[in-house]
Amino acid sequence: MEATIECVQGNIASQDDLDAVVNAANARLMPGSGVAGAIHSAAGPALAEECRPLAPIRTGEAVLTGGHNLPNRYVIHCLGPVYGVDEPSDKLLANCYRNALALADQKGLGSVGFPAISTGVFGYPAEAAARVAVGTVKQALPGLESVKRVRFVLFSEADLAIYQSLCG
Ligand code: AR6
Repeated sequence: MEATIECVQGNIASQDDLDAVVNAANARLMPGSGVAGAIHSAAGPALAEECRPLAPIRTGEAVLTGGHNLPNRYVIHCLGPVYGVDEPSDKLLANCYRNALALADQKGLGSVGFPAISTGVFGYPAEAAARVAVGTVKQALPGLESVKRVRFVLFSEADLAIYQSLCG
């Protein structure tokens, strides 16, 4: 089966038809603002409990937990680079997408949703981050066994337009 890439505008914590969603985490894997806030508040406090022994994680690393009260079976937590601080930022951001997909594939998952990692609090410019995200996913997908559907979930209409132009 051919793998597909979808782009939607929405909330990463409300994607009820995906096996896993990716969290734009902090190193301590604790609740934060933005994506991490939305995921932890939808999942409930048991997610932070499960995360505690897995922290801290390194920039570009991905770790997997259960989804708890989220509609998804799993959450894959990635620590993106802080733009202008963690270098080389493009390689570190690509590692997030590659490592998250590799974890999903090892678990035999079919579908994964990604937010625009690093483009909020961490300050990565939206278009440059989108090029890394879409390029890395397009490169990785053909080599995966089980992951057949990747969805980019963008908060703003402007971000959705960037991803649509790169995915089309
Ligand atoms: N669903 C989808 N996208 C969202 C959502 C949502 N519910 N909320 C925000 N975005 P950010 P980062 C967009 O800041 O830059 C946290 O506090 C947002 O508009 O969540 O990797 C953590 O604890 C932006 O485009 O992640 C870390 O400390 C993108 O998602 C730090 O912030 C990412 O924004 C991580 O910063």
